[in-house]
Amino acid sequence: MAVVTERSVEIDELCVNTIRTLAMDAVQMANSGHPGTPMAMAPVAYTLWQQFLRFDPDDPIWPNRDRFVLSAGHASTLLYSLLHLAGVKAVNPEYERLGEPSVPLDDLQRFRQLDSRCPGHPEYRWTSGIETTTGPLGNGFATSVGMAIAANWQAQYFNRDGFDLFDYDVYALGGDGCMMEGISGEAASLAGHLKLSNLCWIYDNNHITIEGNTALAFSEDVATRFIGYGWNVTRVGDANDRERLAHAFEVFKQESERPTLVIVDSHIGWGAPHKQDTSGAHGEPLGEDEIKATKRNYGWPEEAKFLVPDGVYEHFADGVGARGKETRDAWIKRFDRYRAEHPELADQLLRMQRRELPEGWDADIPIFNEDAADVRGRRRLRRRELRRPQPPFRHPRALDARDPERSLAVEAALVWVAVPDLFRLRTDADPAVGDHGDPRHPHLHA
Ligand SMILES: Cc1ncc(C[n+]2csc(CCOP(=O)(O)OP(=O)(O)O)c2C)c(N)n1
Ligand SMILES: [Mg+2]
Repeated sequence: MAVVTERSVEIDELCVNTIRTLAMDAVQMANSGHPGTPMAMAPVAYTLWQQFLRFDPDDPIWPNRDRFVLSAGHASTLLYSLLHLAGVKAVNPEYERLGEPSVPLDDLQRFRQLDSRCPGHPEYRWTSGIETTTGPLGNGFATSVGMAIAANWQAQYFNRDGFDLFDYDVYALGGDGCMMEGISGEAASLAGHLKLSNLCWIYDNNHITIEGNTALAFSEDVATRFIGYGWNVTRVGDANDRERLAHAFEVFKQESERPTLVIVDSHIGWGAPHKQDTSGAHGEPLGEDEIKATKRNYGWPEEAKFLVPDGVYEHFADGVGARGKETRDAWIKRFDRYRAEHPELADQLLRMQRRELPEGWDADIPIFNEDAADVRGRRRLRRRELRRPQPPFRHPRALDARDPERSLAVEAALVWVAVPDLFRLRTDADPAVGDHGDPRHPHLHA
């Protein structure tokens, strides 16, 4: 663990306050947005990114990078500030690296304006480094479960002896609203069942939502619920305690059986003299006077706007930047050797990343007419046909005879691929038993 010196504490504090003040200034400039949670969660996101995340700002599409999902999408300026300060580079829709910043300071200054890379909520493929679009509460948490399953699937499908290509972790940060939504509970249950130990959720337990105190509508014991789901639950009593936060992330990294929930007690609008701990810090600008007073509390020049003090960019580059580059470069070298030994798998991986289908993927899919006999015929599709070797992204489908451009789902088709792999994630789980009662051949209906 790095030795904590006065100088390192100072620069860490400076970086955290830079995130906070950028978020406050962006929301104020737009006269709209959510400053309170970025201010409170800045030390949490900073500790995670700076000390743990394996993410190369120069190559935000490197396949084995750790994923960070901001499920509390309303706190988007937290993520935009991080992307800016870490110097994340832009990637175009063709997945080519452009070398330009993903979030220039100008775009942060035009938060919530037309064409800015900083729209109200994070948008996937609009701003490089955003791993998934978020905003509807709970959905980022749920999506992160899919990502963690995908990571396990990729490891099982692509890893070979001597080639651990995939071992990435998925982090998601959400608040009370994300926890209230049913979708996150359902996804958390599945994550516990599948023992997704590569998944870490951070719960911003600030007791405030849009209308006021959570006591109005939310009094369940979240920790106990997650223990019931089979999660590893840990708690950090103060969002500003970066050492405890780092310890919680270490505990996550050491866990190999369960997903981890880190419950972080925080104060929304931290440091704002009149708005901290109130719903007034949730979804409206702090106001010029409150901003000045807050900056004074941070020891910040109160008139300065969008200030990035000397040393901040460099510190991010030395932390997340250097670690990300090292791990990414090592991975690329490994992948080059893998490509020489397993060219077909390497090709599949690159195609998947570019969303390309394999050559001739539609060469022998059946074509049906709409008459009754043919509809019955669909049901009689022989299993042999559906079980032929398929690339992982292939799904049994048929073409509509009248409109060959249109594909029809084959209602009675069975997806025979990948399901056993999914169940292998949890080795002691009883796989679903198929129609024939043979547990070695679980299947799902398409
Ligand atoms: C499904 C859904 N319902 C409602 C909203 C509107 N909304 C945005 S933020 C918010 C309150 C969220 O509270 P919390 O997660 O505690 O965030 P905090 O106030 O702590 O930042 C609501 C209701 C939404 N984005 N998604
Ligand atoms: Mg809250």
